[in-house]
Amino acid sequence: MKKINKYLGFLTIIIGLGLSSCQESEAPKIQDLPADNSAEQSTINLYHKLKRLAPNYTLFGHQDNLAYGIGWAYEEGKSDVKEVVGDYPALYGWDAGGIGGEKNLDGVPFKEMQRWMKEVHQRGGVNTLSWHVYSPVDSLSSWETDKMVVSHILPGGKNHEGYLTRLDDLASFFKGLKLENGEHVPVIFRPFHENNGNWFWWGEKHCSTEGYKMIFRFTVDYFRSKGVHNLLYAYSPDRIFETKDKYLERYPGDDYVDILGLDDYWDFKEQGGGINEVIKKLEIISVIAQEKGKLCAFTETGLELVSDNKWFTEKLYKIINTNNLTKNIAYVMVWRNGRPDHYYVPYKGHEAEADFKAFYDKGDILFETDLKTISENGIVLKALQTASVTKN
Ligand code: BMA
Repeated sequence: MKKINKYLGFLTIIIGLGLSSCQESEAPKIQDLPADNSAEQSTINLYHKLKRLAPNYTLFGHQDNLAYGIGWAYEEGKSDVKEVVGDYPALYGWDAGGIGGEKNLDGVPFKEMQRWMKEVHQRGGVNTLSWHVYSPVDSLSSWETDKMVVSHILPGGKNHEGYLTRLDDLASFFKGLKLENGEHVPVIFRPFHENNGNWFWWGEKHCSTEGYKMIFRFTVDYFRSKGVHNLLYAYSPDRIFETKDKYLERYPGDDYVDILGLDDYWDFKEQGGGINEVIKKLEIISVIAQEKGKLCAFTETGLELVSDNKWFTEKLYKIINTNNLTKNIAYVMVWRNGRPDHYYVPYKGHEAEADFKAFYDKGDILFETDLKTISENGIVLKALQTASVTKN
């Protein structure tokens, strides 16, 4: 019975997508354009692609996937995800912490990062960049929380110039993502994340609500003034909110954000709230995204060491598939496979390997190859195959 329902579900999706694709051939509505009204076409295309896929599919992403994994580093083409499922993720996370230097905070050379980002884009994948900004007050790290950094780097502050240098470095990085047609690789840029925690210098206790909004807006406006128009912007508080209003307390505004995000590791821990809390938070961001005509995403999550062998199918997949609100998330990204005591994707030989493969096989979870099989009316081949397999 369940199987038939699933098949009928897919048919409904197919018919639904068929209809909506007719509507999509009309001129896009205002809210179907990115917040940057000078966004390059490549960026508009990415936005439209995600909008079209989001109601029925979820892209799977992994931080630093091409750079290193468990037991290896900087081996061209290698990926822990690919080793296990035979395919790359659909979305790749990177981090700009340390920009201005040669390597980022986790040792990834910025030149290589740019090259990978171009390759990913050319293969049909999606790139997102977070920014563990080193404090411009002392150049130490993002975790310097004792100096009220934000007030010092806003215009008029004693470290403003230092912040501008960082922004100029990052602007050149974005401009360096130039494609042969003169456009740039579109990037989902996710600055000042987890703003409601207190572990980063832009966290709730370390700057005022207004200060946070000002630095976010200043950053976006600065890039725009420098001609950087290949960015979609994500706002991604941590799970510490219970209501829409609390989530939006530090929201910089619709002109500055394209994607409403959620970072949540905590609720998967023993001390955490469990999957119902994750579902609740995703529902909140999904409602806001719908009201604002924007995207929503599970911007960072994971279970360290993948210590539950069924986490991908029994927790993550179930959460995403709870209802139409949770299904609406455009992508989910798990964190990096950094060290043997710090990783979020099972590697070859790991006990959760089979479960991750089962997650990969889900018709509505997209990996890189799936992005090449989107039909005219927005259906991904794997979904059709899964539907017919299920039917038999
Ligand atoms: C944290 C950890 C750190 C890393 C930082 C930035 O979650 O993975 O080891 O330096 O993210 O990527």
